[in-house]
Amino acid sequence: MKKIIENLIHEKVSASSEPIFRQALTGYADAGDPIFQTLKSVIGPEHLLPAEILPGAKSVVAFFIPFSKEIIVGNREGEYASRKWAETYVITNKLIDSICRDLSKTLSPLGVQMAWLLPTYEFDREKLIAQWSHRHAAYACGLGSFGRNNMIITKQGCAGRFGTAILDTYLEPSPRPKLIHACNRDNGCLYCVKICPVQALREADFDRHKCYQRLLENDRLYPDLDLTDACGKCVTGPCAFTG
Ligand code: B12
Ligand code: SF4
Ligand code: SF4
Repeated sequence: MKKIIENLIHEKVSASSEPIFRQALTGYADAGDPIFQTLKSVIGPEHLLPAEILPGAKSVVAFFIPFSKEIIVGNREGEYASRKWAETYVITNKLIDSICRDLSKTLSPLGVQMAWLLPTYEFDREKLIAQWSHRHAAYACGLGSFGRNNMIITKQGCAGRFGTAILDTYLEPSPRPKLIHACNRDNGCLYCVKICPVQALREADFDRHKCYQRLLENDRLYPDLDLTDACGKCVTGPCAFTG
């Protein structure tokens, strides 16, 4: 079953018309793992348990689609998101949704039910918090640990996007590493803090509303593209990609 899932993700990511991605990562968690209950107290009581999304949930699958080095390096310069970053943001959101649809279609004839949430947009516009956090699910699935830039830093770095799916079949959980990159909320090189063009990401805290205002400004720069509420300067540092 894991092979079917991983092959499908790999094929869909490599089929992308331009080489804008690196190799995807996949991780698994037991849907009954107490960490999901813990997230209700860390994020808020409205954060859903896997079984509240799919009754009978047994596993959570998280996958990470890392951006190419060219896309990352090209977004370092300037105050605003590069056009390539904005385009890749739109393409990746569509790709994640398409992967989930195809996975569901592939698993259904095998008797496996699957539910998923969109990679973004399903969040409260006042609080800027979602009912299902892909980052936290990715952490639970062993894909990485939180960096100072708030992102999950994986073996492939942190510049990329996550998708998650919930299945009603049991899959062996992945081990959960403590720290993948030598950075956590209390240390690190501070590149991400220094590069933030609006000081939303600071040493001591993060102003999510200030960040969102900048993302919306970037959207206005590219009116010919779908919604590009993106920026990502803080995910272009030494933890952006590995190798
Ligand atoms: C709302 C939202 C935003 C908001 C708020 C951002 C935020 N930090 O939460 C805004 C619009 C500002 C935003 C901005 C960005 N976003 Co955004 N966003 C989301 C969304 C829709 C929900 C996030 C959410 O609800 N978070 C919940 C809150 C409560 O998280 P938090 O407070 O930051 O979490 C902290 C605590 O939980 C803490 N913690 C404390 N105790 C404990 C204990 C345990 C056990 C754990 C696990 C954690 C923990 O650690 C966390 C990190 O500091 C997700 C998609 C999704 N549905 O998941 C994407 C998502 C988080 N965004 C993403 C990205 C890439 C961005 C941007 C770079 C924009 C861009 N694409 O160019 C910026 C980065 C800003 C930043 N440095 O944080 C990616 C992250 C990828 C990654 N590598 O981790 C996501 C996952 C989208 C995706 N599908 O990949 N985003
Ligand atoms: S840029 Fe530096 S401080 Fe910021 S998350 Fe990456 S390694 Fe950590
Ligand atoms: S995405 Fe937000 S936190 Fe990161 S650099 Fe841009 S404005 Fe700052």
